[in-house]
Amino acid sequence: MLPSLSVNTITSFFNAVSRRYRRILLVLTLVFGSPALLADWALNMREGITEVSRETYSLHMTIIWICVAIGVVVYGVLVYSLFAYRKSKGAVPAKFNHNTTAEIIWTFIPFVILIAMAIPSTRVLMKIYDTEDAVMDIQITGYQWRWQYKYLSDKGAPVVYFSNLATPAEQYENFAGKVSAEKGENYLLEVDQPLVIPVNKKVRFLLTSADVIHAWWMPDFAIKKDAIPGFMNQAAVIAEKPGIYRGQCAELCGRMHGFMPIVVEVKEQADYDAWFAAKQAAAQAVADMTSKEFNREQLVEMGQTVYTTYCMACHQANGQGLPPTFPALAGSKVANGPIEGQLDVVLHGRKGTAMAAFGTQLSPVDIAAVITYERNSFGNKMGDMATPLQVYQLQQAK
Ligand code: HEC
Ligand SMILES: [Cu+2]
Repeated sequence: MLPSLSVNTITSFFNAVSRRYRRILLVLTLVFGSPALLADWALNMREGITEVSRETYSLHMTIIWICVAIGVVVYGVLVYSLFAYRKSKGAVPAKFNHNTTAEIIWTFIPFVILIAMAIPSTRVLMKIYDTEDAVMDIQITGYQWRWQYKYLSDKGAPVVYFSNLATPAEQYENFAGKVSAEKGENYLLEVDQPLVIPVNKKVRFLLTSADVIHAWWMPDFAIKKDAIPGFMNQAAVIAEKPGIYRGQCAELCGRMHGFMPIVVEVKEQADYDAWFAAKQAAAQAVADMTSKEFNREQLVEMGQTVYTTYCMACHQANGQGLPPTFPALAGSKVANGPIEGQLDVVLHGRKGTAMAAFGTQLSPVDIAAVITYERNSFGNKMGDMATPLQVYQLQQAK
């Protein structure tokens, strides 16, 4: 690490070196560092865990060494000429201004180099773009600021869920003079529900967005693809090693752009099958729950969790919002008015504002719960509740 080299050591070392070479030495140190420094620096790309990612890496290394060789030759000739033909040695410049042979050579050599680079590049690019013959498809939709994963399969209950940032707010909310909690190991790179895929199977991702442009970036798969509203982009992966892999949204997509990490868990086929079956059962349970009866206390309790995950970023934990941009729900006319008005805002959002239409994002139970919570918290005392069935019917009516 950098700080382990104390400034004093460096200064006294430089003072000992004669003035003449000091600058050269400084530049060399900045450019190359010491081996100890380099060992701690991960400047290069990762090799990743797929054939495509390894080939991308080795293509990158091939090209970089070609560039290094060109750099050494060109700057070598330059520096040699500056030195060998300097004025103090009595060098006299040549007077010619055209040389066909030189021009043909310096056009032909770069041409050959470019062709030599294009051949391996095209080979790797074709592999990157090959999304044919996948055994399964997952639709990935970017939202401000979370990812939705939808397993496209026609058997059983649909598996579709959101993957939200799991780092507790205390770790990053340190802007308003609040004391921040210690940052965890996977700070801003952890989610509540990762994307899960089986090992050694070709999985195709279909990428799109529900609001602005996001980008799904998973360095270990060598995938970085834009998720664009109204478009469907494709990428594919054959992950070769079970494990947990972390990435991020790589497009500046708004205020909480740095808060939409990506976590993929690669599982052995049997573990994956068990996970998927459990997910389907849970989806079925949610569907069943819509017709179940809840009392107000149960809804308020469930609603608090939904609120913390989906609403708190703007309306704040205490319901005071951040006026004027994000209105307070405490004492709000909507949360203390007719329940139909609040159902309308939460289901359909408010066009042209940051208030999104949660009707397409949350289950009827979650929406009924969060609305009930808002009407009976932060000092609001409406004493009423929304039912999942009511929400479900409104969602269907749309
Ligand atoms: C990205 C920021 C953001 C998030 C997240 C958010 N809201 Fe809002 N919300 C707003 C904004 C902005 C408005 C005001 C819109 C306007 O100007 O009419 C608003 C308005 C509201 C209102 C109407 C308040 C009033 O008095 O006009 C309700 C109710 C509401 N939101 C509920 C929710 C619920 C429930 C959630 C979570 C499921 C949520 N909001 C998540 C930004 C957000
Ligand atoms: Cu994003």
